[in-house]
Amino acid sequence: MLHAGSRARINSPAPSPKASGARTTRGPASLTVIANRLPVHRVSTASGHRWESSAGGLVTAMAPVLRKVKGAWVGWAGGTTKIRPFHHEGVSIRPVGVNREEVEKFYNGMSNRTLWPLYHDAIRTPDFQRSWWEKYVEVNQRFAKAAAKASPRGSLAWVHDYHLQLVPQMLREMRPDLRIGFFLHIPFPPEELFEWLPWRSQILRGLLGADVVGFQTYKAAQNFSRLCRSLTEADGTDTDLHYAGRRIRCGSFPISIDFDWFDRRAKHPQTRAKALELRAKLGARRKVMLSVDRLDYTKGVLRRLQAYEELLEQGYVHAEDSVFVQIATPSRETVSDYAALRDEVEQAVGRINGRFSQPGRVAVQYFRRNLTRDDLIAYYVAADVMLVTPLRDGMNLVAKEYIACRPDNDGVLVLSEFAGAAHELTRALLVNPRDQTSFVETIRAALRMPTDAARMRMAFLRARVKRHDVFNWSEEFLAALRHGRHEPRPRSSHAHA
Ligand code: GDG
Repeated sequence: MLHAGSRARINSPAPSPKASGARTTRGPASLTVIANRLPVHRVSTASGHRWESSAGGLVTAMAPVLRKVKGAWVGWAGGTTKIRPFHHEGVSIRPVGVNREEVEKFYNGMSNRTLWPLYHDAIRTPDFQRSWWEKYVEVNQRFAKAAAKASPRGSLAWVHDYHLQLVPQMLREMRPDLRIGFFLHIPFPPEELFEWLPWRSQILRGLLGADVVGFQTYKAAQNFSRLCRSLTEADGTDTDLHYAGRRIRCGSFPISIDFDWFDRRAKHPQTRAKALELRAKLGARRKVMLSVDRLDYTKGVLRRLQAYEELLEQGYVHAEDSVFVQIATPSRETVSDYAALRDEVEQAVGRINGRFSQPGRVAVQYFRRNLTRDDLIAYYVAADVMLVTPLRDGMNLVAKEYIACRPDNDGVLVLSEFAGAAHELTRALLVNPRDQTSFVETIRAALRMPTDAARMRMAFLRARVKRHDVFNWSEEFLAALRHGRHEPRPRSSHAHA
């Protein structure tokens, strides 16, 4: 969720009433968030520039807590110019400088060409380069120093994501008085893959510097604990490790969204009007299928297009009566795997449209751009079927956003088994996106699902996401960090919707 470029232009949603209340603000300790990106981005104006809040679950969840405790956010502003600390909407912003060579080696290299593919089932072959690792260590050290400087005595520090896995240990060495948490937004791989990493024990020791290490799924937490027990001196259980005389809690803390905010936006008359207008343009009587992804090879865009092509080939759908809308947000375009993926996707869209479109009726509507948040919500409201079919995904917030945007309990979600969200959203139509036969069948089933059955499923899904929203997520993590306790959620206990 902290990737450059994916949501940079979006204005932050106004938090729902829950966000400003007591739900997230128990306890006296101040908090420092340490994440690759800052929660703000620079916008040019006639007289220079101003800072605006960035959108995204993490910012929405953390901003009210940070304002209340007068906390700080340590992160990178995205460019290579030096920026001095400043305050934004009650939060102390502590920019960390990253130079051009570090962007290349720490960010594009080690983070996005080694760790990202390795942690996503090695869908693309990870590249291991010593010079990238060296910069990763240096930049992590800089983040740790900035966090040490920003954190009051005895306060909480919450480190986020795969870019900063060494920070917990580095920060502990500088500031043993802090309680340190770490949350990984992406999957944590099984032993067979993690062991490829030349710096595997350094990464594990880095994470073991935290008091609480949180993951999206119980399986990821288990992978981590088992690896710690086999590759470091840590011992203990899947949820409770002992290392260097300390106790470390591991567990699953599935991230979520501000459900009430999406629900309200989806019901708003302006959104309804916009969605109707979209439906009229797409063809009022056509079935609308929708996907929304960063253009990333983990998201399974090509497999999905192939499944749709087969539906058209078999005559199960026709361009006259249905349309597939693929919104693909540009992402990491300077990394070659991403440029290659874009070419492949665009060729596939061209091929399918060449074969199956009809005059005035395009089979696949493809948008490679960032939509405004309001436009995105109008698409969620307009879509009869949502296809969220990554090959591997930490959680996938798009699936939860679609659910929150269906206040009438209509609409069908087709969801990959390999998204973290599948552990919670078991009333979606779950699919293995590599099994094309069942993929095609599942889309057909979604298109033909009787209204009552669809409503029943959607009501369950909505109840689940409403109950476990993003405020609930941050509250649970911070409670575990403050009090050193976390009731682990085994798969079965959070599998019911
Ligand atoms: C990582 C993990 C985990 C997308 N296109 C537009 C747009 N978006 C917004 C969506 C959603 C977000 O971007 C994408 O979040 P995801 O969770 O689906 O995926 P990643 O970016 O890969 O996030 C993932 C997440 O971190 C959180 O922990 O769930 O597994 O990979 O919020 O709405 N927003 C706008 N225009 C677009 O065109 N406005």
